Parts: sequence; C-alpha cells; structure tokens
Amino acid sequence: MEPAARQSRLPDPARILVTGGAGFIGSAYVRDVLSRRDGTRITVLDKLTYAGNRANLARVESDGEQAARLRFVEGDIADPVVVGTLMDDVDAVVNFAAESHVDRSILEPEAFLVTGVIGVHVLLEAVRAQDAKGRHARFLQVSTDEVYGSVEQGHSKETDALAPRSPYSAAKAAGEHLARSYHVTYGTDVVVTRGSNTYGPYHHPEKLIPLFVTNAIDDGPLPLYGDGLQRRDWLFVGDHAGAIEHVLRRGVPGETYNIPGEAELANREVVERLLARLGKPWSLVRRVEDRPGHDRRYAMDGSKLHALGWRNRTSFDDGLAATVDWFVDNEAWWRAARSGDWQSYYDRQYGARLAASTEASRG
Ligand code: NAD
Ligand code: TDX
Repeated sequence: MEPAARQSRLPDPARILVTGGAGFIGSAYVRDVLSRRDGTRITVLDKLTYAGNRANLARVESDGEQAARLRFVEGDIADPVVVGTLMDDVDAVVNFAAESHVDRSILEPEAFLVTGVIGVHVLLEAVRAQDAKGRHARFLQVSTDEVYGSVEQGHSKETDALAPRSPYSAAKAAGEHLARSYHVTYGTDVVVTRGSNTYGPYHHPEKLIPLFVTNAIDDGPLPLYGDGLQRRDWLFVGDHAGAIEHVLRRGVPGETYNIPGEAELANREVVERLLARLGKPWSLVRRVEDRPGHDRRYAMDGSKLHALGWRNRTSFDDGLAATVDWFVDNEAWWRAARSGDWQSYYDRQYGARLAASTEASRG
C-alpha cells in the first residue's frame, strides 16, 4: 500500500516542521497553532532573508509554555544537510518558505527559482527518505492564486490549467507541480493550498497594503500602478493560516485546495478604505508606471475548501481596520523592516516611477 493511503491523519499532538515560519503568514500559523496549547511541537526552519524576522515569533518565545514547544533553526530549505537533520522527528512539513514579492521577482528572479524549485525538491526528497524508513510525514506546499495567471472573468477552480505570468508565480507553479509529482510517483503524502492575496499584522511593508499604510502614516507618496483597477481577492492572515491548518488535518492526499478571501476589490477601492481608516487624504496617491506583465485580476472558487468544512471568519472591513491599527501601534516593527537593503530596493523600484508620477484621479 502507498504511504499516503496508509496514513493521512496526523497524530495528536503532532510535531510539525514549519519552513519560512519567521515570515508573514508562516509566523501567524506558528503563533496560532502554539497558542492552542494542545501539545503540538513546532520546529521553524527559516533562512531569515530580508523578509524573515525573529521578532514575528517574539510573542510565543516570551511565553514559557509555548516557547518550550518551539525550536528555531536558521537555515536554508535548499540545504539537504540541514533539512535532513530536522526530518527525523516530524509528522508533517508545512512549507511557507519562498521569495514572495512579485516586483522583486521582476528585478532579480534567481532566488525565486532556487528556493521555489530546488528548495521544494530538497524538502520532498527528505520526506521521501523518511517514508523509505517507514516514518511517515505529510507535506503541505503553500502555493498561491497567482499560478492561475490573470483571470479576466469567472473564478478559478483547482482543475483549471495553470498559466503563471511572472517569475514569482512561475516558480510557485513549478514548486506545486513538483510536490504533486511526488505523490503520483512515490506515493508521498502531499497536499497543496492556493491562497489569495493575504493581508494583516506583520505584513512586510513592501506589499500594497502595508506599503501604503506606512507611507501614509509618514504623509509620503502612495505609488499606485497604472489605472489602479487591477482586482485582488483579500484574505485575512488569520483565515489563511487557519485554512492551511484545516487542510493539513483534513485534506485528501494528492489534492489541491483554493483558499479565497471572498473580498474581491479593485486596488483603488482598497486604497480609499485604508486612507479613510487612517484619516489621510487621497492626494497622497500618485499614478506611477505599471508593473510589467501586471495580472489584471485574481479570483478563485472556494467550494472544494467549503466542502472540507472550512469557512473564513474575518470580513475585509474588520480585517483592514485591525491591520491599519496594528501598523499605527507597531511603528518600531515596521521601521525596523524598512532598514537594511530597504532604501536601495525602494529607490530601484520607485525612484524613477515617483519622479515621473502624475496625480491619481479619484474616479
Ligand atoms: P514572506 O516573504 O513574508 O516570508 C517568507 C519566509 O520564508 C521568510 O521568513 C524568509 O526568511 C523565509 N525564506 C525565504 N527563502 C528561504 C529559504 N531558502 N529557506 C528557508 N527560509 C526561507 O512571505 P509570506 O507572504 O508569508 O508568504 C508565505 C508563503 O505563502 C509563500 O510560499 C508565498 O508564496 C505564499 N503565499 C503568500 C500570499 C501573500 O499574499 N502573502 C498569498 C498566497 C500564498
Ligand atoms: O507599490 C505598489 N503599487 C501597486 O499598485 C505595490 C507594491 C502593488 N501595487 C498593486 C499590484 C497589485 O495589483 O497592488 C496589487 C497588490 O500587489 P502586491 O501587494 O505586490 O501583491 P500581489 O502582486 O497581488 O501578490 C500577493 O498576493 C499573492 C503576494 O505578494 C504574493 O506572495 C501572493 O502569492
């Protein structure tokens, strides 16, 4: 019998290897799971790139009971030696590790491929080696709605063809194809999730919502790409982390699950709402040169995840209010995230764009 069919339920309490657990969504997952206080043990493996931040785990590390169930290892998922040493004692691997920003993938694609393809391969090989020793581990690959490409109308279903259009989304598509191929070829117990645009506390300030909130706090310019009518489906980070945990526990081996946010909005509507929460004027918004190959719209069908028993809990208005307020209250966190290479990245991405920007019409 294939290992995947033999066991798809995690033992209770489980031991989970969370890769990329110091990033935005991975750290939310770690905080949520450990705060249940149900005995689950987590090892975080994180390379601490510019996007990884130990401070994202400070809340659990300062709680004795939770800290005792967390181990942090700084390292690269593409390093088979490090990965091999961590795999012995785990029941599941949840792979959040990735380079995650589309604009950076356009400037410098290579790291996206190394982590998103070779890194996933190294993790899968380590899981397969465990299976060969009779020690089963489930592998969950965290993927994205961007693998479907730009969806002009309707809602993507899990069975739709993938059509990624940026180096970021192409690497993500490759990673999940590889994961499913291990299920088919070797019987590895793999599940894949495709989450939509996620937002919330601890979101790196390079992404739309936190960039615009933090720039607006400083009365700085908000660089809106093109006409600002691109559409995204917004998913609160707590719901994304919760849905991933749900799929880890209940997902069928070999299957892929969309995680929509059920809050589709044009970018300029998102900007209007965050400015209203902050009490800042629209005049901060600048129309700048568009992102090359900019996907016009993402939208996914969530019926497969609903049938598995998951429902999101946070409306966009509540989630956005909580997010804006968190950034207002946690200035030290986001100012630290805007250190290191931040200014050189910002100048490269926005310098010429802002210099040539025009007033952004409101309508
Ligand atoms: P993030 O950039 O905030 O965090 C990524 C984390 O991975 C960081 O802690 C980083 O240090 C770590 N990392 C990067 N390369 C690594 C490597 N080679 N080895 C070990 N650790 C490494 O990203 P995020 O927004 O939290 O996204 C997490 C995952 O969710 C990614 O796989 C992303 O593709 C996916 N996703 C994100 C969104 C979103 O809107 N943010 C939506 C859908 C899916
Ligand atoms: O300065 C900006 N101006 C702007 O108009 C930035 C950073 C973004 N945008 C637009 C581009 C998109 O239409 O806002 C929208 C959202 O942009 P991002 O926050 O960069 O997210 P996106 O490219 O949609 O990808 C996100 O969701 C899917 C995550 O970054 C990915 O990791 C995830 O897979």
